[in-house]
Amino acid sequence: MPQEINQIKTCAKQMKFLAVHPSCLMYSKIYLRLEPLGLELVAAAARRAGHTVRLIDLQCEPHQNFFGLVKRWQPDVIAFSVNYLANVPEVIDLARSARALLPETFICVGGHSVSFIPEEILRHAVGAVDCVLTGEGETAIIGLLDALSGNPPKLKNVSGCVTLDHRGPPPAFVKSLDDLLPARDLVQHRQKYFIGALDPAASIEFSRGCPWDCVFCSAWTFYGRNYRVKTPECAVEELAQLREPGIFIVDDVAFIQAEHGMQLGDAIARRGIRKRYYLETRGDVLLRNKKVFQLWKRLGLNTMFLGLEAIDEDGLKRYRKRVTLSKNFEALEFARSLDISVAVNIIADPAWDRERFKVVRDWCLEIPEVVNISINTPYPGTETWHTESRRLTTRDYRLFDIQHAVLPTKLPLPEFYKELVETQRVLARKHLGWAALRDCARIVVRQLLRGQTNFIRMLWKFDSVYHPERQLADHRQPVKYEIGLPPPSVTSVRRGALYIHENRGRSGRQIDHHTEEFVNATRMGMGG
Ligand code: B12
Ligand code: SF4
Repeated sequence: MPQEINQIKTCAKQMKFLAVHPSCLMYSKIYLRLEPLGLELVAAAARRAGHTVRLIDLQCEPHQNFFGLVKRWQPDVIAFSVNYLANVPEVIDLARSARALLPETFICVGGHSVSFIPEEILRHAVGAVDCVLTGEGETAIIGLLDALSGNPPKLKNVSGCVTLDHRGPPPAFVKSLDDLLPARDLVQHRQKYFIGALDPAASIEFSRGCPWDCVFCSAWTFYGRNYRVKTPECAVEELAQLREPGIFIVDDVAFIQAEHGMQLGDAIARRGIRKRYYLETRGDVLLRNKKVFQLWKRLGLNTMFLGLEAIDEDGLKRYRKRVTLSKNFEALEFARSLDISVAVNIIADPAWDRERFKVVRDWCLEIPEVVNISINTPYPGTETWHTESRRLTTRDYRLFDIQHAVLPTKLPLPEFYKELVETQRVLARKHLGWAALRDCARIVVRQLLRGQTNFIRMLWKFDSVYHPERQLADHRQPVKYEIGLPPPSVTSVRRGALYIHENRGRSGRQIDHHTEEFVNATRMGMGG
């Protein structure tokens, strides 16, 4: 970006900082809309550093509100959050329009997905994005705002900062998760956040990172296989401040360690906090820590998301989920015995044929759980990105949302989508529409009395979002920004090269010895 832009911005010590979250993806148009927790944390860090901060969430507001705010308020810094690749084109266009309106405003982008492709983002933006901040945002943003207040600004020393002509020092971790408190007060439409029947719902983080290493996932590469936890005291203090009755726990794998889960639960019980919770975990963790989940059921655990990924042993091996099928089914049985609603995820491979879809459809209809089907999609930052030998059939970022096929399909593409959407429709019918309304009538009435309509609207939205023709049409849209080609396919990957945060080895994982052994026994990685 032109040097003089930085110079002008340096005059203001206390800056006007605008944090922006992009619009909903296809998935969140129906099943959920969640508060932008990561961006709230970044905003909180900027505010603590003495800046005036505003946050706009385009999941809940139209683009024109963003432009109105930019024109009226004239922020010194605009920071976009991009956790999802599919949001890249939208954010690049917003940045370019904002640059045209306010040429002197510093514009940066941060978040999970862009951390793996910072140079690519800068190139697409042709000068409209001044830097990409990779890794955790709390420390990086303070470094950046500090640098912008200096004269001349020294972006080169900012951890995690990437511009077109340099890469700063590697991104740094926050000292302790206990120091973090999201700026939840900055979001304008809290009543719009929900997940399924938890309406309204707030989000909370009890831990960060994942010690496993599944090939299709970038949660572990982003955090360098480190794993940190919040102390139960701090976590409960934060929870007690939340007004929403529903709570989405954002942890990659909830309650990996029994002791942490028990202590948290006991502290919540002592405080007399009563909420309904949604969390994600693994089948083997659920079976290992049964007591924890029993306690959380008593505390209000309502729904659990289990990433089964495959219903055959071969598939599990392919995704390096070293949970056996029988363990996964045992986990489902256990969850049923607790009377917790379970949603499971199955990964559909583009190589699936009609028969395969049918097998999955039949299996899903036999079980009472909600089944979510996502499409096997290689993402930058994952091992699959480097090992997948099939060539991408599209490089449109918008299609990298796990609901579109970006690899060659065995069936003709229209047929593939027909089968996929039919499978999803069959599954959705079990849990949406009149049947769901009948089952949840009491909840819905209570929500309507409070003016909450997200859940009830969700029940009839399926057909307006999922449609084979519409998915096909998405492939025909003109493509403005193309994702960079993956490197030539290899059979094994140097894992160090994938990490955004440095891998600190065993000392970077706040887990006890037995849990570390359990993790090692259930992963198939090669050290690290
Ligand atoms: C919770 C979660 C969800 C939740 C909802 C998330 C939400 N709020 O919308 C659920 C379960 C519903 C979900 C769904 C999906 N998810 Co998800 N999800 C996550 C998960 C596990 C944690 C995200 C989170 O909230 N973390 C906690 C907060 C505090 O961290 P954070 O948001 O990352 O923010 C930090 C940094 O990223 C950074 N940062 C963020 N914004 C900014 C901005 C600036 C300016 C700066 C400087 C820094 C910065 O600083 C923050 C603080 O340290 C991540 C994996 C992971 N560990 O990141 C996957 C992940 C982000 N999801 C992923 C995917 C693919 C999906 C789906 C598309 C999958 C599907 N089944 O269809 C859907 C789409 C959801 C949607 N929004 O429409 C992928 C993203 C892949 C990609 N490259 O695009 C991830 C990485 C998991 C994976 N498989 O690898 N997801
Ligand atoms: S268990 Fe696997 S899929 Fe789940 S967050 Fe960890 S690495 Fe990703």
